[in-house]
Amino acid sequence: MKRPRAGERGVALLATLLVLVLVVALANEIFRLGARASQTGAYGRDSVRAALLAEAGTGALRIALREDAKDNKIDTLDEFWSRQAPPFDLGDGTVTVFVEDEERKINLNRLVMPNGNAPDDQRLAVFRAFLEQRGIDASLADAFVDWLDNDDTPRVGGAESPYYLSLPRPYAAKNDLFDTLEEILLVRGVTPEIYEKIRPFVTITSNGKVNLNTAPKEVLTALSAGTDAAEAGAIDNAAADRLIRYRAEQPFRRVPDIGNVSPFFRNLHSKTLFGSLVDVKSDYFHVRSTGDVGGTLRTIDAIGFRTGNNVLWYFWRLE
Ligand SMILES: [Ca+2]
Ligand SMILES: [Ca+2]
Repeated sequence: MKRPRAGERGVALLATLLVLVLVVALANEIFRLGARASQTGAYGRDSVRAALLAEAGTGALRIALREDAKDNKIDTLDEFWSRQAPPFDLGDGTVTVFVEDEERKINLNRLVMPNGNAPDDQRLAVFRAFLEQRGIDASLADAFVDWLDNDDTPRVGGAESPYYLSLPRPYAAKNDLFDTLEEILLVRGVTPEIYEKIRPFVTITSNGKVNLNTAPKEVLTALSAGTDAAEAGAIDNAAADRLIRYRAEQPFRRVPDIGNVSPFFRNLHSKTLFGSLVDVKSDYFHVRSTGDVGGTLRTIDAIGFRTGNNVLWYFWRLE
């Protein structure tokens, strides 16, 4: 008998959860929305229903993440929360849920130390390496640090308020953390083209440690920078591919497990500061849940913060 893969079990479980959550959501909302929906036209009704479906999707994901936390302490691409599920038919419409952990990405808010006084040199080196590998001038990283750090002294290659105040539509350097990812477009040198290029690989909301079980190759190959890589060498494409093949068979349960991939990774972990940049689990999860009723679409864009077995909505927007 073939044992179903975790992903297949997950899809079935997610479908069940969605129905359960939808029933609860409907029961809670029916009185509040009923009167309003009856007074609006068909578009209004469909829009309300689509928003409810989207909310059911986020509710189902929240339950899935809580169940996952009870089941295990690591997060991988082969768990039911992380599998891209097909759209589910529910009642008069469908709901499509997209989710990814934010710890697979480089956290731009961690380019400075928590007090904002100085750069985090190790993470800065990782971001520089990432930019170079994407064909972007690495000095852009200095403009990010100046935007974030609380002084007004420009770094070499950076920019502070005097530069931004000289623009046709002037504004001051923030000297504080990013509140939205779009905000990085305000940083000197970040063109819309560069924004699109780096957007899939960077975040402003994560625990700051990259999850070795979920990070894409583009992030993995930047990670050996800033760890005194001379002791071990850099994670090149071949090494990253090897790590990705290994984790597909055997997810990392602890960071030192990376030493089992190859002698190179054993050296990297034992002789450098690599271990302080990475982890095997995730805390922040970005979800986009779209309800579709007769072509009327509503999407909830949200970030869930999982703490213990609970998931709190850290960010929530109905589009
Ligand atoms: Ca997990
Ligand atoms: Ca500054």
